[in-house]
Amino acid sequence: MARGKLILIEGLDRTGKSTQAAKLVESLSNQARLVKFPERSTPIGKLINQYLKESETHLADQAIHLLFSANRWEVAETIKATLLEGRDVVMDRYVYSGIAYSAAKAVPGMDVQWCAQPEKGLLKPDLTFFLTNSESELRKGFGDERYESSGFQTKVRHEFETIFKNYESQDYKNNHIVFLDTTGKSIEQVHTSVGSAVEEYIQKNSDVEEFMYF
Ligand code: Z5A
Ligand code: MG
Repeated sequence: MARGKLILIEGLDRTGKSTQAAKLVESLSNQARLVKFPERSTPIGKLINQYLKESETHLADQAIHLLFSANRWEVAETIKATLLEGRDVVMDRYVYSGIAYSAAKAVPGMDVQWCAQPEKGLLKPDLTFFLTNSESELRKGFGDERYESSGFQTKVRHEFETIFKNYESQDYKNNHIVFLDTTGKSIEQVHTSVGSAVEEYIQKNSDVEEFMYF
């Protein structure tokens, strides 16, 4: 049986990642599984949730970075097991968010290479979408959690683009990283774009069996 595909929906805040990830899972036929990061229900996820929601919770920038990464390692084995069962896995944020948000803080020593180190060995997505939307800050909920300010989002966007275009340039050129500007597009229109890119990817790469790793 062919392994499932690992599909990632990444992007800036409030750009519709969770909405699109949920719709994509529903539309896939092989009992696809949705995995959201941070996975807030695990012991490490609970700490992360507290850090994001309560501005008085202090953690060193290095410590929270490593917790976000550890949160991915907590579920890494189950993701691989699901793929080996022939089921697709759709992720809502992953390693790229981990690197981009931490690198955007510009803490001495915490450059992209430092941030990427604890992610080494995690499964690499087969296909990644990067959602942007110039009106997303007007959407419900923006500003409720740490990191949700316009100035910081501009820095995060720059880090994402640097990662995709410099460090992952091969995947970017091969269309395995798809930039999607959703400004002015309805949920259904974005879903159609995501769905057709996934279909095309699966058709062209149905025989790819080996896993890729960060
Ligand atoms: N973070 C990190 O630092 N390091 C890491 O390793 C990871 C994450 C994994 C929480 O993430 C924070 O953690 C985040 C990054 C950091 N920091 N910030 N800020 P999160 O993923 O849990 O955040 P969230 O609370 O889910 O927000 P979000 O992901 O930014 O939102 P979204 O998923 O992109 O959007 P949505 O919930 O699907 O949609 C937002 C609203 O817009 C909602 O009312 C929708 O109905 C509406 N919507 C969606 N699409 C459309 C369209 N097309 N038209 C109109 N309205 C729409
Ligand atoms: Mg979300």
